[in-house]
Amino acid sequence: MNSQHPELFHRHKLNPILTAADWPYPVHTVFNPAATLLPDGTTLLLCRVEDRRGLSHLCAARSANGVDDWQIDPQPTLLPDPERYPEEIWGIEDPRITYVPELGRYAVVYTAFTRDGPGVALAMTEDFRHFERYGLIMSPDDKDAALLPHRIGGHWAMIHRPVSSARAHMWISYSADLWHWGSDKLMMEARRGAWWDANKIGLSPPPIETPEGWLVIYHGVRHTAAGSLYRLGLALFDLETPERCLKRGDEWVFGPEMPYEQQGDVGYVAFPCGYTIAPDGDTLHLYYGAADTSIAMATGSIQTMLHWLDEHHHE
Ligand code: BMA
Repeated sequence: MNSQHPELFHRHKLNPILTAADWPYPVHTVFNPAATLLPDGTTLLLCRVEDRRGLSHLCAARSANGVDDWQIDPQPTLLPDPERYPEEIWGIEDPRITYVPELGRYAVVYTAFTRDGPGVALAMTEDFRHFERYGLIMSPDDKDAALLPHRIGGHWAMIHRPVSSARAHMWISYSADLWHWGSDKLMMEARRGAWWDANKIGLSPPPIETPEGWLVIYHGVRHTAAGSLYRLGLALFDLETPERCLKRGDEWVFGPEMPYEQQGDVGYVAFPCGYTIAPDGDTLHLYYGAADTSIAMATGSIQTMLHWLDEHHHE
């Protein structure tokens, strides 16, 4: 970003913090990790790992400081299970973790790569070792989904990104039991034309609950003659009616600038699926896939993001 723009995120100097070379078993690439803080303060990343067939699975990495000294599961943590869940035939990808206090468990919402494209799948876990799989909960073409941490008006709420007629917007759906989803509402539309977030947007990490509303970091995909550019923007949604957008920033706030973000299997991609919040309640550690090849981290401030939205919002 040029010097007239305030930097909302600061990349860690050790980036990329995890690569395939760190893995205890042979893998091709590691990227797009979900993140959460365990009760003892350990950072857990649930990483998308692509093997040398091209298929992805999920693998947990744990670190006391969230930056280095990662303890990576010696075997895949969650493998596709196409015998019982045929929708996972081509792998499982891009998880998002939400801790659900009412259930005392973490919801892991991930992409199942079906023969008909990506769909949304759910698994619940207490410890990231044993998982209760729900299988596919939203049919293809749908992805970029995360559960809200508590019920809204008595119902669970899931943000997701179905694709229809070449444009892709963010939607929210509701459920009484986490299995059956409906009452779909359009949450935020991709813009059109030359905009950085024209035609295709999606939730990045799960929304951040703040007293002012749900703070959403979303990605916009700009198609150019050279390929796609994945960048991040900010928006704020009403706490009680999360499909109601209160503010939306016009400019992107983070994009691929560093060599590890611009070069890799899919260059010009910065794709976060998770964050942790430091004990100060404000400092956000954003974990993202860089160029579909490695994992990087950037730090931001929730208050600064809310302030930026106050000054830059569009609605
Ligand atoms: C998106 C997702 C991400 C990926 C990105 C860039 O559609 O599939 O998993 O990081 O494309 O390839």
